[in-house]
Amino acid sequence: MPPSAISTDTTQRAATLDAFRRWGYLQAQLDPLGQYLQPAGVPELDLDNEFAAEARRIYCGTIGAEFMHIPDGERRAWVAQKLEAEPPQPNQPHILELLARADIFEQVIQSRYLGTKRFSLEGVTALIPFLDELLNRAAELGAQRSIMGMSHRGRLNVMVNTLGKSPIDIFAKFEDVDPRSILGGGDVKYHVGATGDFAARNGSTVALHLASNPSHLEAVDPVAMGRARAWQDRYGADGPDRVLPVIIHGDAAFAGQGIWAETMNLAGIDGYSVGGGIHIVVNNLIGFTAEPAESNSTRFSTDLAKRLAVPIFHVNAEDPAAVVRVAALAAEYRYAFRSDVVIDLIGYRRHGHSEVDDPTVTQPLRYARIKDHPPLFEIYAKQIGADASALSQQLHAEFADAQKKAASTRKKPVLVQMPDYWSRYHGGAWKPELEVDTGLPRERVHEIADQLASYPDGFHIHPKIKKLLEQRASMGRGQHAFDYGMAEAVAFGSLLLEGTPVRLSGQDSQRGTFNQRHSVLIDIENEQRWVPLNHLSADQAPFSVYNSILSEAGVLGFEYGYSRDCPEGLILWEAQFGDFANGAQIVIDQFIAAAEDKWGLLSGLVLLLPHGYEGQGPEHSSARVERYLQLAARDNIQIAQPSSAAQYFHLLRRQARRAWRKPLVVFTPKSMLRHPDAISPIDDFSRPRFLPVVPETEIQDAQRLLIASGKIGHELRMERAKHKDSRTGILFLDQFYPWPEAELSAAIAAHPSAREIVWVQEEPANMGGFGFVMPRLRRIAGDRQVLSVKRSAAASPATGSAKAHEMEQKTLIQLALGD
Ligand SMILES: Cc1ncc(C[n+]2csc(CCOP(=O)(O)OP(=O)(O)O)c2C)c(N)n1
Repeated sequence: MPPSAISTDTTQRAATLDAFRRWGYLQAQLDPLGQYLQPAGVPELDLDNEFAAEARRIYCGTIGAEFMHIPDGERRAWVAQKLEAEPPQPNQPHILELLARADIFEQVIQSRYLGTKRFSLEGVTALIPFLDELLNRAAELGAQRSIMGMSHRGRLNVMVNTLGKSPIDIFAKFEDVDPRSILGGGDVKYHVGATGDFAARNGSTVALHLASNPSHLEAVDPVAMGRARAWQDRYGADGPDRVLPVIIHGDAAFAGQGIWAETMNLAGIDGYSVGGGIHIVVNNLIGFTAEPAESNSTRFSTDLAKRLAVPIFHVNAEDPAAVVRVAALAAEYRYAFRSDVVIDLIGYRRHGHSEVDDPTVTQPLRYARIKDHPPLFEIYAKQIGADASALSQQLHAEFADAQKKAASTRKKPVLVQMPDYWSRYHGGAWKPELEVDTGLPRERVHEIADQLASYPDGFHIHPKIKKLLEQRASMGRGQHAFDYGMAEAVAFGSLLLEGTPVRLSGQDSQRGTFNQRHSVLIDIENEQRWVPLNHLSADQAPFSVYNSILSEAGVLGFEYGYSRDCPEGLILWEAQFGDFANGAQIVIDQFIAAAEDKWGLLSGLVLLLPHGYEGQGPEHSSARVERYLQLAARDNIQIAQPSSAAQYFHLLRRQARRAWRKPLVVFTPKSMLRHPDAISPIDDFSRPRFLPVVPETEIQDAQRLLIASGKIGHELRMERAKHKDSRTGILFLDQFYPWPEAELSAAIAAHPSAREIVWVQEEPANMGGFGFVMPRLRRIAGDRQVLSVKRSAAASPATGSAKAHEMEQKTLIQLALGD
């Protein structure tokens, strides 16, 4: 062949392959039932040359790969080379057995527990061989552990056929053997978590953790990622190799919910990366009763993931060899590039949404077809020319036997083995014996403060920060009272020196929204960074502070997850303003408040929520104290508003030093950060403990007692001083929950002449502590009168006018002080 013909051929081949690499997925055969995803018209693929057939076979078969949007040419070439290579020989008998196990497990439940919800995997049972190959390949590449998140669909199947849980334990859940032990708590069987061991073909074991999951679809995504990151940090530098995060999504949920997108945007960010996660969409082309066109605006439920530089592999779930090939490829890509990978595993749903629903009402034609469609293991057996009848009989007998055993057992199934590092911690009810001292000797405070104020020679410090550090050093010498910023830094520093890792993340948290933290110093000539809290001592624990992406749900979920696997650390999430936390309400309701009750799972996560009425309008005033108080029951969370810098210091140290692990919600100050009435003398850091109630000590035997929490209490004290009022006592309620009944009773009893107790709050009557505090105050007030001062009930938390705010605030204070 003359050289010019070769080069023409080469060019034509390259152009053909390029077109199919780009657009081939639009003509791939992806829907096993052939109803959806018909080949799209793509003029670029209307090629009639000798290379097109080969390119079509590769790119328009049962795998549709989207990867040409990835800017990095090396990655694109990697995927192309893998797909264009000869496919590996699959282990057919192994795949057949896995498929049969997956299908027959569901069939046995269907026959024994007819009418019970289980969210069958049938129609996408290829997930089981997919996970098997993924974990096997990952094990060969270094995985020792996998943190998995998934919702209802196929969860029980994954527990048995991937995590290796005994089917007896799963069937026992259907038998509901021990209802009394979980009255008022617990969760349904398709939400609970499980741990297990995966025996990989290379002889190693991969420990599996299937995270407990609420009904709220996709909410578990960041939690699983945070857990994976905590494990990776525990392992050190090779953590990302050793821990593989895997998240299994539903197609309608993936198209509709935003939290996975927040989570995937964390993937490449320093404080949150996990070396790549595997995202599998178990795509049955239906969401409850909604068809694809009702769930996503575009062709694929995965289309929104394409904004990221990650490959997306669509694969027809009825070609198990292709499914297993994609699984290996996904693991390899993740390990080669430390990148997320999305797999869209496309099948169908054999039954209704749950087995209680009749899908023939909403999708009669589709379900008429499904009725006659054989299970995948039978299709595969035919494909490979095997006879599966003996295997089928054996598995039916095996599962039926397990079901019989479950029906006769009274033993409560235990699905989770907690990691050893939880053995030192516990949850349950609060008791006074749980408390530990948190004070530090004056010299220790002094030492830490000095270190916090220092930076290397030659570091070009910003003049404002230089001044701040000088002020902090003088606070440490006891020459000035401590503000909150300094109190927090000393609390962190002391914990780090005691061996407690500290991790703080939130929007602009390194500097602090209110210019209060400055935990990272920045050289003004070269922008190099210096973190004083990481230079306290050679054997201190690590301090990590991250400016998070502008997300609440994703980031709070991540930090919650992190706290689940780092009980020894102080893990904090900070909202920019407290009310923004409502963007993460699902994480708060479903994990933070309820996880112990539902799943017996603990967390010591701290939420820092700036709160206070300062005339900045409806949106920046309230952290919605009332919402957390409504969630409080059975000692599930702690809710506090420290009234001084020292109280904040003791509260943070208490959270880390006790063995009691409970989420802590802290309403933090804004204008009060440096307020003269809220700063603390150095001696307050040496007193033993946090005070849930700060008693009135300046005034003896007051005639009236005001009880307040946070900023308004200081304003009342300032105004009282102006009036030289010596009749009115002011108590601070620094801890709302657990309700400090004994401390509050004692603080009130110290003023026997006070006939009137007045709860004062800035918030409107339908918000703040009012609804929670008043009945409890009445319970302990005896024959004293209990009154309240607050803004009138309102639909919006605060006025938009700074002047109106001032007028309201003045009236509130006058009313409270009885002027
Ligand atoms: C946030 C949220 N909204 C609504 C629901 C109710 N719901 C449960 S499953 C489901 C359909 C899910 O469809 P898909 O994601 O495709 O998963 P599939 O059940 O088909 O596997 C809906 C709407 C829910 N659990 N969570």
